[in-house]
Amino acid sequence: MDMSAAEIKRAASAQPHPSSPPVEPNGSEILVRCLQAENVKFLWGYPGGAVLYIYDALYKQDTIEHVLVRHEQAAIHAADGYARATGNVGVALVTSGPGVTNAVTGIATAYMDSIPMVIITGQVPTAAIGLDAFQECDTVGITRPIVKHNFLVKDVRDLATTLKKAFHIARTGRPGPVVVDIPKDVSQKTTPFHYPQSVEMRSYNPVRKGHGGQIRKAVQLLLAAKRPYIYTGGGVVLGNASAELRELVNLLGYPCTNTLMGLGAFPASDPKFLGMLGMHGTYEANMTMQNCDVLLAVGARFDDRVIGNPKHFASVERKIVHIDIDPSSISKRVKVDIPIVGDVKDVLQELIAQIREAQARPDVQALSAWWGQINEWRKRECLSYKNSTEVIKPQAVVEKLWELTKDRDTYITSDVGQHQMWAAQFYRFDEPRRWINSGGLGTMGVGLPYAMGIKLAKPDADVFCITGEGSIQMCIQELSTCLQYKTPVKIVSLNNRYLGMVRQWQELDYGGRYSHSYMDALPNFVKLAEAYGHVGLLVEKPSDVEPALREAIKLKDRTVFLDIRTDPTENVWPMVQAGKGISEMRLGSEDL
Ligand SMILES: Cc1cc2nc3c(=O)[nH]c(=O)nc-3n(C[C@H](O)[C@H](O)[C@H](O)COP(=O)(O)OP(=O)(O)OC[C@H]3O[C@@H](n4cnc5c(N)ncnc54)[C@H](O)[C@@H]3O)c2cc1C
Ligand SMILES: Cc1ncc(C[n+]2csc(CCOP(=O)(O)OP(=O)(O)O)c2C)c(N)n1
Ligand SMILES: [Mg+2]
Repeated sequence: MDMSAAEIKRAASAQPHPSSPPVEPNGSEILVRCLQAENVKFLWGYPGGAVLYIYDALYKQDTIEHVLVRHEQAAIHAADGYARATGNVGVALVTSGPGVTNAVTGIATAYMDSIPMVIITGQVPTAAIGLDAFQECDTVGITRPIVKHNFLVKDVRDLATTLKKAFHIARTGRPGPVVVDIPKDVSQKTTPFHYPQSVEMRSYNPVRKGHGGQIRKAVQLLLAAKRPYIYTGGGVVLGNASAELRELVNLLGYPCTNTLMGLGAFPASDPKFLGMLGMHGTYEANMTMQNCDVLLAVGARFDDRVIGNPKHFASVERKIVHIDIDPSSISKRVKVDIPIVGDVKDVLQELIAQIREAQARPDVQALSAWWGQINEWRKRECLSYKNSTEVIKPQAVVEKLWELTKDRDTYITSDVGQHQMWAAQFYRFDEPRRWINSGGLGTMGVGLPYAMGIKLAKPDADVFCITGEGSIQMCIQELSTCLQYKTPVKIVSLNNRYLGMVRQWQELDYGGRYSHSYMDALPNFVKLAEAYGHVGLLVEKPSDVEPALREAIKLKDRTVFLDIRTDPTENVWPMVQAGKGISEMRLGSEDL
């Protein structure tokens, strides 16, 4: 009689007879036990020769759900998306050689945005390393510049401690991806299992508490400010300090902005929020940045997309306080006056306590004049756009999506391009970890795997991927994974038939020479979605946008691909062009 897959699995995992001598686990079983000890529930991966013992060990357990992706890049992105949405360490598994090289883009993406991950890579047997063995590559060498740390485990007796270290490094301090490279013989050899409770690393001791004296100086400066500004970034999300940030801003009544990576850490619906700042930030957010006299930077790294031309930024006198857990982020691009190295949650708590105890209070008159100026800047209504009944405006799609989903349990992922900026500008995030995108590396292709990773962990939530017809094709094969693992996501493709962000730069900076930015011969996305077993909907008229979005939401258990034909000529405004200062914005094509 044929056995079912479940029966085979049960037989394979059957415990040895109680009287038989205890069997030492092999490296692969040790890996699984370590992942279990770390409470890992999901693992995204792709098998191959070097990891077959590991896959065998996965077969014999049932606490970790492994998701077989269709390309290793997507395994890393899915685990990364899961980590961004949950705050847990994301875990992925790939084989040696091409498995690793396919994973590189995903690892670099997580590294640039400081995402906690552990990536297990298979390696050729230790004796074959360096001999140009089949599917060998120097994983530690290739990934060194794009990981927080990496390890090559040469002895199975070191495996458990190495994994403990990997998880510890990934999630503490400034988070980041850690690669653990496991040669095939190490995954096969046996040794007694012991998972350490804690690990000590002499050279790795991230600081959590900020320096009390520095915090005191910061409090004095903040309370004496006439034109204060609170500039916050991804560090607030990563450090789970959104509640503390809200408390601080409410206590002081100062204006607040978020970077692209910090959206949701402070509620977009709060009147003290000036919108995102930077290259595609609001007029008021950027003007406030340029004209403030005291700037409190919290978990933000003065990225070039935020400060624009550094010379222009430095041309204005302002005092800067910078809270960051990574000392190397401080005074890296902009010289700061009061550095505070520490965890944003701890430091903000201390800062709030000291402000409450201080005698001084914010200068009410100065603050009211400052808000008066900010409200003048606001009157420019820099995000307004001309809606149309003829052609679908991408901004209107995002606004409608926000209206329909704002009171639901919703996650929004995006890819990279114009659609990403419209999503950031027009979807108003009130909570952290709801906006999931690639900021630092700007990786096209992340949107669908991010959505798929999140949906697995948050099965009751609606997960939307706002994408473009260019980006979605970079990991479109994952539609197949969505079907197999029942992770129904909603793809909102703003299809402008252009690599729109490239086209926009070519229009503005390259004399309208649209060199290879037009996408011809696009697939029929509706049929493509159907071929993968999903629902596809073509949306060509503005009046069809809302019904299509409603239909997608209604089809709770289906992956729905909305191919929305948007205005191909639309640009993202405001824009700080390359080389310009952040207050030298173009607000629209009439500024040309
Ligand atoms: C097409 C495109 C356009 C873009 N346009 C814009 C734009 O207009 N505006 C914009 O803002 N960005 C934009 N970006 C994103 C930009 O490239 C950067 O990714 C982003 O600005 C960096 O955000 P951040 O400063 O918050 O840093 P993050 O990369 O989020 O870094 C977080 C910082 O916080 C620190 N940190 C981490 N954890 C903690 C903790 N627990 N405690 C204290 N500190 C901590 C880290 O050390 C780091 O310095 C764009 C990206 C793309 C792809
Ligand atoms: C992997 C990768 N390759 C190239 C780029 C450069 N790039 C940034 S945006 C963009 C166009 C994106 O086109 P699409 O997905 O259609 O989005 P749109 O800008 O049209 O909304 C390109 C090519 C990138 N960010 N990532
Ligand atoms: Mg496009």
